[in-house]
Amino acid sequence: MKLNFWKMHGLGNDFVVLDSRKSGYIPDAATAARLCRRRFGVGADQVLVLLRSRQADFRLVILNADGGEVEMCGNGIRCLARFLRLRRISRKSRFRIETLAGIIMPEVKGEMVRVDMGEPVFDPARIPVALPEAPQNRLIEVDTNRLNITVVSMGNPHCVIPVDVVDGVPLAQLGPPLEHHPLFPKRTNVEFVEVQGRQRLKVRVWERGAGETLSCGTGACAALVAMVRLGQAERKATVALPGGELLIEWLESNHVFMTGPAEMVFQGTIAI
Ligand code: ZDP
Repeated sequence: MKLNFWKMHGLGNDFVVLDSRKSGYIPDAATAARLCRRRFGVGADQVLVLLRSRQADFRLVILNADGGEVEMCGNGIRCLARFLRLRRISRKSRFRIETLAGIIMPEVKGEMVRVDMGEPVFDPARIPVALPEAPQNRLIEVDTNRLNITVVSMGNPHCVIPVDVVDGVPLAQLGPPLEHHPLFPKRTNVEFVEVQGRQRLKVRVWERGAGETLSCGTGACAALVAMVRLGQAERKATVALPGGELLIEWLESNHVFMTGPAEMVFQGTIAI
């Protein structure tokens, strides 16, 4: 079968986008992993599948580079919103997108997209984290390293770890044991955070099912929320990731808003 795809990215977090509104086609895990594979496939961190929705304007299915389906994807939802405009699929600029994390609302503003990411989740059963309460400022030991963790869900699970300097963190070494730590029944994404000011966080991300990525939208939101809870950041701050900067705002309404770019890279066809 020949498959049309679009390659997009949000701050270097890259995606293979499939328009399956007509066909309903969702790649199986092996096919998604093959599409994402660097050098051997198109290459991406996630596959985004656009589908029709009964409850919202559209439905988005998100598959990690390992093929597993995930609840939410911040950079991906920005790319999807721009995709809808660039492909002239919709004339709207605000969309309601059905995801496994609920209905998420992106708004396209030129090359930028502002997204209502909904409310952060601290209920341990919903994150999920295998403790009676979501850990906040709690020490755990991983590979003889003592790490201070704060856990929150932005639709998907995140484990946030403040550090003095983020550049030297051995992410490839610490990421896997944290991702698979028994505290996290559905595994977790991991963010190391350097507080550069109360309105500026520098973050590196180890993504569940994708490894180190240049940027993670839900991870940037989780980092801001965790640092506010720890008393180290304002509710509105810039999050600097290796791929660029996102503006994150945790409003009094308890909704987290994320603003950042989303770009089309190219269109292609692949035999699968
Ligand atoms: O939760 C997960 O398993 C993530 N790897 C999903 C993707 C998150 C993403 N990087 C984002 O921007 O939120 C796309």
